[in-house]
Amino acid sequence: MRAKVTLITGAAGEVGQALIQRLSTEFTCESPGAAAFQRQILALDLNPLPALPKNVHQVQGSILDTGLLDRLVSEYEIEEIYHLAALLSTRAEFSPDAAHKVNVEGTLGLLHLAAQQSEWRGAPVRFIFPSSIAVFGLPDLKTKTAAPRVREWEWNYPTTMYGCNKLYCELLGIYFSRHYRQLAVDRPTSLDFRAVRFPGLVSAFTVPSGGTSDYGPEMLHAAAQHKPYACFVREDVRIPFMAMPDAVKALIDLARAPREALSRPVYNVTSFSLSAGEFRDHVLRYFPDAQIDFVPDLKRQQIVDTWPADLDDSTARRDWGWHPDYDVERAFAEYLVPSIRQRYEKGARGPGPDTCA
Ligand code: AKB
Repeated sequence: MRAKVTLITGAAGEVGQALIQRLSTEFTCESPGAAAFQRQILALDLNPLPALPKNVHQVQGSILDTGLLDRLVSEYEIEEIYHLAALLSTRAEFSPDAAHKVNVEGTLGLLHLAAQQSEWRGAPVRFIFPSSIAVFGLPDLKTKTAAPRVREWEWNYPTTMYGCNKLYCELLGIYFSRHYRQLAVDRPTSLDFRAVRFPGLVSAFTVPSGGTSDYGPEMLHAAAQHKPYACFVREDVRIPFMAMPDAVKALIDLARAPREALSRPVYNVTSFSLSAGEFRDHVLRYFPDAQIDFVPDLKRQQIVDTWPADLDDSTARRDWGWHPDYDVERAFAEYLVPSIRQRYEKGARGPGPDTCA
């Protein structure tokens, strides 16, 4: 008998670590509601996880390694996939071919795997995909200002390799769940694809790498370590952000929403929108000695200039009850600042409880 598992790719990344922490806490908790969702976690990443909870089985390797994926399918019954592995937007601009390989070919391989598993089980595998504000592309600042809260179907004209990859993979996920092999075989559903488009994420326990929204978390983590920080975008640039516990909550809540409640496969989710200058002001309230300058990098600036200032997430709110637990005040006062202070005072490096609400 193969063990039933939830597969998490990119498990050692920022979102992966936080998600694993939350799911493994549920695994050991007694709450009756959680029991229905408890299963072993198969954590796949090129890098080792900094901490390994007891219901997590770690596999070090690449999502592009088809031999490895075949082996996993022969050993485990994969019921659910959180496919988090990706090269983020700035890194993808430096290595577009590598980004396409990981972000698109990697996703395609996992969609095939999920479709096969669904067929074998006779029930759709849930495929949860974190997409991004990078799928949007506003042509200029005037348009960005005139379109303050962008809806899912608006401005889907990404300007980065990462944004193109995410948008195309959303479409591939929809294709696999609605149309895959429909011409050949009369089969209603192959897999159950669900995606959220995240804004910039901010964790108290990990620092992102390779993203273009990274200036927010970098500013805060630098201030907590008494290091000067040169912000790589202009002070006036505005994008939406979200605290990491809310990102994890969005993934899990979407995964657990009843199928019939979902009116779309891809949802915007957001929490608060800040200009880089306002982000700096929040940091200064808690770290008044922080040295934060603005030294824009033209390429990275151009990327955030095309991203929306805010997202309209009313459909997620209506369909599956989405709401962030952390607005900007609560995010800084109750999650980011206390946890970051504790982290650097203790000199800790591993992830902490990124699951508190
Ligand atoms: C990035 O900056 O690339 C990511 C994202 C907004 O998806 N954080």
